[in-house]
Amino acid sequence: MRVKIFYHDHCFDGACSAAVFACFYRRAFDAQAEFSYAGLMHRPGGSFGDMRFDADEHAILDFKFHPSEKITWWFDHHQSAFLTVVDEALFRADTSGKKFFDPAYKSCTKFIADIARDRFGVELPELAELIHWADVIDGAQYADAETAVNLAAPAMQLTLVLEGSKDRQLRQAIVEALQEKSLAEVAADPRVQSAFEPIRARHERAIELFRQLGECRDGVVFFDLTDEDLEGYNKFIPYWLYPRARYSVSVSRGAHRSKVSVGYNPWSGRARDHNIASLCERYGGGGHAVVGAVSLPPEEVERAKAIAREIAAELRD
Ligand SMILES: [Mn+2]
Repeated sequence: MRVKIFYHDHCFDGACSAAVFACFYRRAFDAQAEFSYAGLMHRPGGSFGDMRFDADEHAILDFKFHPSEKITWWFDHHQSAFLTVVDEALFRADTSGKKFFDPAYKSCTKFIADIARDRFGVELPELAELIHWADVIDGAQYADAETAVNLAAPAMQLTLVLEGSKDRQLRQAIVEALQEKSLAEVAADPRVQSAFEPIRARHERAIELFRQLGECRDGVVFFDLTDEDLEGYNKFIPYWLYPRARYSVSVSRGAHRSKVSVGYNPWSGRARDHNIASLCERYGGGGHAVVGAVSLPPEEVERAKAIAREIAAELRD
């Protein structure tokens, strides 16, 4: 049997979903199955891009429902899994017993493993470590700030390489290796390590900057990053460096916007007394109760700084 797996590309959970599904399929249906892999990315308008159905079975994992009858397997856990009400109706009417959706799952990887065990009687104990880490990382369920920031764990290194590497062959080689090797063995591969090295360097530079620029008092740590060239950094760095800060507020300037970022430190040991989304909405921003942002045009950086200072003052004890 030739099986083609379409999976969420540039995503640790997507790669682990593909690995778990392949092992499950081999065990349950065809030990000699030949697998091919194709990554999917979200595109404007919800297009799936070019999908070639050139195998006997086609699976979509950790990605939106696709109405084609060529798709014989589907697993997803994203809230927004259906592009249209017609797609959702097609899924609800499906009687194949091979299409599964549960937005309560933190990771699609664990969802597939649980279905394999509960519906098909297939246990995959050799993948327990992989399943555990996919659930931690996709659900941002880190035990503490140290775990979220420290890149020593092989799963964290693989996540950053999968998210950041433009080398499609490398990303697919990781999907195959995850089926046979431990996370530590996969991460130690020289190709993975050479892709990881510049990412590690950027991360360490960001930590150093946050250490230099943080102004921490009365339960709030404040960062003015507007003079720094720092696109994309680990959002947990402030909580790791300033564990007693209940909130973090930063202001930054990118090519397309000036931005105020506000977050609650879940490891501060203190209750959250403010709704951050509501606070940001006052300035035209938004978000969730625990994290939010205000975006302004790039030239309004002085106003962004003033807003950030106002928000920080309001959040102080
Ligand atoms: Mn996922």
